Amino acid sequence: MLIVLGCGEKKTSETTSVDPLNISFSVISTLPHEPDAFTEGLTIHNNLVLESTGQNGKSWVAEVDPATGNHNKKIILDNQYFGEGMTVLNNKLYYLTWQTKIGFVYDARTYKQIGEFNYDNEGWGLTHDGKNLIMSAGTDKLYFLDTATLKISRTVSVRNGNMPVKNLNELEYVNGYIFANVYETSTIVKIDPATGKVVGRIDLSTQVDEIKRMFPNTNELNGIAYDKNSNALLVTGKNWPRSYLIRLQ
Ligand SMILES: [Ca+2]
Repeated sequence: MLIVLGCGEKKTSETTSVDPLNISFSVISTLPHEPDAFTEGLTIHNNLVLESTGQNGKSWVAEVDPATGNHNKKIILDNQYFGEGMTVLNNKLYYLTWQTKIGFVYDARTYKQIGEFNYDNEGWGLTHDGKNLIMSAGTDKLYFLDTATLKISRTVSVRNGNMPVKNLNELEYVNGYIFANVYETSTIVKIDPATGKVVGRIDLSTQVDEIKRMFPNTNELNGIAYDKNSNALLVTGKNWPRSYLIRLQ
């Protein structure tokens, strides 16, 4: 009995010690980030880092200078709106709100509002695959929105094996896969958009621990932008004074 138990315990520790889906990475550089930014969206468009933020009265979209962290606010939401994810597709900038369930559409060059749309779920993360907007809602679902109608054309349930991956937050579409922050964790998951299957995981606990130790009043990891030029991901978190440029192995 004891031997059987002992073998079982050993096997468990062996299987949990190595994550077969783990994607290793190297930190290329550490960059400044605006500590006042409650980061909800991060993307790179036309070589500009764009960031969107949340919280009522503190929600904006800005162009960010990655070298200094200084930002130039382009859109400021009314106090009634809690901003969320943001992306740019076909010269339109889309900016979600959380529980008011309204998405705003802006001309990506002038930042003038040109439309709005509604959705039934909460608004969380936003990215695109070049054709459709892809939206998260703090659940295990990813919603694909037709840009002509801004209605849901397809829904995918994200699974790690058979387990739903809930709390999907900020998103970034990179080379045929969707990367997603998982709310209140140090993990970014890599998702196959066709099936919803988690095919990889990036463990940023070293960076999260470092931030929490140095800046105890910060919030969770959130924000992924793909930099084509350096083939790297820019990642940060809510109110983090730093962001990290990382290259996946
Ligand atoms: Ca993003």
